[in-house]
Amino acid sequence: MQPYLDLLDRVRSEGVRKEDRTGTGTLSVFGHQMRFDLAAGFPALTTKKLHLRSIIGELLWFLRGDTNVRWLQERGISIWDEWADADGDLGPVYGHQWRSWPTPDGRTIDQIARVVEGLRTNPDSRRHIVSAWNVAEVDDMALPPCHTLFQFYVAPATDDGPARLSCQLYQRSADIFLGVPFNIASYALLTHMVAQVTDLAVGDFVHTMGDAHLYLNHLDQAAEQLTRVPGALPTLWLNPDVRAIDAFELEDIEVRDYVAAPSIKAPIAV
Ligand code: THF
Repeated sequence: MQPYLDLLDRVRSEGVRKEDRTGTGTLSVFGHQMRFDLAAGFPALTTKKLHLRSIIGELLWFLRGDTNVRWLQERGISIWDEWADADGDLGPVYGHQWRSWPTPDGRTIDQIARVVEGLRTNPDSRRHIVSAWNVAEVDDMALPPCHTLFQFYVAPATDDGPARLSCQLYQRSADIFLGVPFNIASYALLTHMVAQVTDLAVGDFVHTMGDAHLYLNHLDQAAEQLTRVPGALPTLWLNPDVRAIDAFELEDIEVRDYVAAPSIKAPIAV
């Protein structure tokens, strides 16, 4: 997880003081990229314990096309509560755009199904893209998507190994201390799940960020984390019987041998 610690370090030393929508204040850089080789282990942060159940549950909730926090709450996951209205609704956020992007002529597009099908039938395509940034609907969302667009890429099989699936995310706004460790693990998991249902091995997760910021009320926590030495990465187990992206349940996903330093509490900026 050295790329993550390097990012923390960079923003602490090079970040500029910048005000933000939440009124908290940040240290911020514009433009940063990290790369994780998914075959080298599952990129869950080891210098602070992550609540992996929240991360796995959130991803399954996106894939359900769900945009109401009730399903999360029923599973003890509260990370979206701050933004929901009295009925638990968030507006047309990730799940809606991923699974039922509305077209001008009244149809909907299931971007996830299309991308899985495209990877199976035309792996060399340069159009394996899912966008959550629906310009026409951004104003109706409780929060415009932070992880705005991702692309898959298949590196063909060689004499040295099988075809590998990589994923690159463009994240317009990255809360380095609280959100980014969740986002890395979430997209790494998604890449593994898509690879399993398309019969591909895993390649890299490339994480590209726009405004990468450390909130001013996370500085002590970031400093504490940088005193810690990263440990061995855990591994991911997916139930091999699951062959469709919609068929994964919580029990089909396990992060094994996750040994991490104690969690570090930090307030979320709303
Ligand atoms: N808003 C802000 N300010 N930062 C974000 O990272 C963020 N998100 C999502 C939407 N808005 C955001 C929400 N994701 C936690 C982690 C991720 C979240 C929201 C909250 C959080 O509080 N994590 C704690 C406890 C986790 C738990 O109890 O499960 C932690 O210590 O990690 C980025 O997509």
